[in-house]
This record gives sequence, structure tokens and C-alpha cells, in this order.
Amino acid sequence: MTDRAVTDRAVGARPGSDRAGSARAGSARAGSARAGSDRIVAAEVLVTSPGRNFVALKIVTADGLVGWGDATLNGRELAVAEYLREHVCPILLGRDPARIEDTWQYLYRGVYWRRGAVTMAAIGAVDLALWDIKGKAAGMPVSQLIGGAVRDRVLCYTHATGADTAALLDAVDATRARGFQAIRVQTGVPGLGAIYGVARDGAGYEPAGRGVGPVEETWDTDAYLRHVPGALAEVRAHVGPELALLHDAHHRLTPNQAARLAKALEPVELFWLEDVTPAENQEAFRLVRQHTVTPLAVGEIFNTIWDCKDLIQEQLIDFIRTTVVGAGGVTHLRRIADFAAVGQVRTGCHGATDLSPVTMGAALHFDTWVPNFGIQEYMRHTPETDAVFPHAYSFSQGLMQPGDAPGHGVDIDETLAAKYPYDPRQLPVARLEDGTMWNW
Ligand code: GCO
Ligand code: MG
Repeated sequence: MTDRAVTDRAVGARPGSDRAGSARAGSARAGSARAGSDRIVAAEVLVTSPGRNFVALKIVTADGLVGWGDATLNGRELAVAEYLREHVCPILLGRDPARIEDTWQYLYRGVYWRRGAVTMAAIGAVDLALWDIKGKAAGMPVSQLIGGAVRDRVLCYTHATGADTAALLDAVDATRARGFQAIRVQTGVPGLGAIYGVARDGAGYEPAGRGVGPVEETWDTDAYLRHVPGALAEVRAHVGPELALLHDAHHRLTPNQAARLAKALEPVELFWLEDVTPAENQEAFRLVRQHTVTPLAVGEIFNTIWDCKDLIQEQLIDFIRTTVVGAGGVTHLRRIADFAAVGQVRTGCHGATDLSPVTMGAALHFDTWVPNFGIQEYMRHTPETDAVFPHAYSFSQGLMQPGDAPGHGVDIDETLAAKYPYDPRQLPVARLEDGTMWNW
């Protein structure tokens, strides 16, 4: 274990110590955190790498309750860890853990530099930990606290990938045999080498690799557009009409190319086509929408309701992909989902392996509650990760359920976590054949 491995800096104090006392005085001056009886007495950041890096936030209350939050930002993990350690943990001390909304507003409005992936992942971690504490204090799962489940189990999808169509069909068959009723299909492209989203050598797909710099992949959109509609049509013919098929274009296309792809894929009847074009330019979705009825999904890199607003308001998308850690926790994701419901947009929370089991547990509570639920992404974590994060959620026959443990139902074995020190990893980059940097 290195000093980076676990609870790098515990910011906290025992109840009654000077530090906790002065933090309480600070809260009293703000007039915001005196109502409940309990107080936050410690906030610690834990970085662990049981197969890949995760950042967790542990909040402890004077009553001895422990809440866990996920603060993992794939490839930029330590930025969020430092943000929490230096700027957030100290100001949590002495606050009333029950006042989740006030703490959310305090961290969002208080910073002045609003939004952004790092800030919102940090706020998301605090929010998840506080909902966990509230659930443990009440003896209720998070889904109960936010209004109660409208469904007991939720549809989820996982990934099947193949370097060529034959390998993809085999992967789809193997995935169906595991019970999945919805599968995201990604294929290699003739003439291109390894590409993002397609596993190498049949191994489980994990985008972050070791090494000094990122792996460089070569991308050719024309080759992709020539190949993908035919390959996905073969998958549809192979599986029949009922299985839900999804595909992720990973922000690589121009608006015109995106519209052409979405139109060409209409006969495949996808459940959704994801991230067809970079969403910084949201007007691009107007062009895509005008030309196709293929359902569109976007939002795994969105952080707030402001990123989703125009797409929802103009009904340019069908599914919103934000999840609890990326978008400021359960507190903010609820607002996004309610706003999405106005435009009949359904949820489809991001659930790749770079989101920790804490996010998965909290997302599943949200999923069972949210009326306009669509689907939940689920990529199985490694057995090492599952051992570090004992959890109440489970998968069976293509459906997941969060379990009924109080809080979000995900714990961390700190002794085991300490055995997996931070392990620097890099996400790949893509260049066009002439060397131009491209979206991956
Ligand atoms: C997905 C995603 C992931 C992301 C990854 C980035 O749809 O699951 O696109 O594969 O790229 O989470 O960290
Ligand atoms: Mg994606």
C-alpha cells in the first residue's frame, strides 16, 4: 500500500474535538446547518484500483453513520480526489448530514465556478454519501426516501463486441445466454485496427490502458459508415425482432454523417443510437432528427440540467444518459429526469465499468423510482472490484434490482481496498489516417 492507496488525507475530527467545534461554529454563522441533531465529523477520500481506478468519498457522522459516495472520473481520477480533499472535505465538517439539498446548493452555488466534470463529480460524491447516510438513519433504501419504487426490477443492457461480424454474432449469442434482453453491439471496421468500444481478443472491454501516454488508434468515418449498417442488419437478422439492440457512435460523426447513419439504421430498429455527434454543438441534433426516426441517446458526459435543456425542450433526443456521479448525485439527476419527462424523454443511465459499484447501487435506486425510466447500462465489474465493494444489488435474466439494504446498499472493504494502490491509466486517443486528432 502506498500513501496514495487509501484515505490519503482524512479530514476530520472526533466529536467534541476543537476542529469539529470550530467547523460547527462556521456553519452556525452561515445560519444553515443547525437544525438536525447529527453532524458530519469526518470526510475522507479513498483511491483504490482493484483492476481499474476508483475514487470514493467516505462521510462519517457524530452518530457513527458512514455514507459512501463515488467520485470516479475516468482518466482524471486524482483531479476529483484533490478537489474533494482540499476544497470540499474541510467545509463539510460540522454540517448537518440530513440537509442534503442545502449542502448541494452550498457546493454548487458557493464555488462560483459552476458545473464541469470535476466539480460535479465531487458534488455527486457528497450527495451519494449523504443519501446513503439518510437511508441508514431512517433504515430505508434510497428509493424509499425519494418517493418509493414504481418497479421492482429494471431492464439493463450490456456490451457485445466483435472484431468482425462473425465474432460479433458469437458475442451476441454468448450475451443472450447470460440472460440479457438488451445488448449494445459494436463491431470492428475492415481496414482499421483496434477501435474504441471493441474488445481485443475476446477479453472484457476496458478502455483505460497502462503506459506513459494514451494508445493511439486510427479512425476513418467513411469506412465505418460503409460497414456498420450492414453488420448491424446481420445482427438483427440473426437475433430476430424482439431483442433490444443498441449502438454507440461515440461522438465521431459530423451532423450530416450522423443523419445518414441514423437513417441507414432504421431497418435495424435500434432501441437507441448513442452519441452520434459531439453534443457540444446541440443544434447538430436538429439536422439528425429531421432525417430519421431512429431513437437517439446522449448525455453520459453531461454534468447538469443545463447541458440537457435544449435537447429536451426541443424534443431532439429520446433518452438522456446522465448518471448520478457525473451529474451531481441523486439530487440533481432527479431534476434532469423530471424535466426530461416533460418532453417524453426517458432515462438511460451511463453504467460503464469506470463508474464504481457505488454509482451502480445509487443509480438502481433512482431507476426503480423514476417514472420515465428507459434502461440502465450494466457492464460487470471484475471479481476484485466486487470484493472491494460488497453490494446489495443483483442481476438476473436481463434485469437488475437494487436490494433493500438501507441507503444505496454499497459498502467498501477498506482493508481490501488498501491492497490495490492507485495505478495510472490512460484512455486512448484517435487520429484520422492523415494524423489529424479526432473524437474517439
Ligand atoms: C458507454 C461509454 C463508455 C465511455 C467510458 C469513458 O456508452 O458505456 O461510451 O465506454 O466511453 O465510460 O470513461
Ligand atoms: Mg457511450
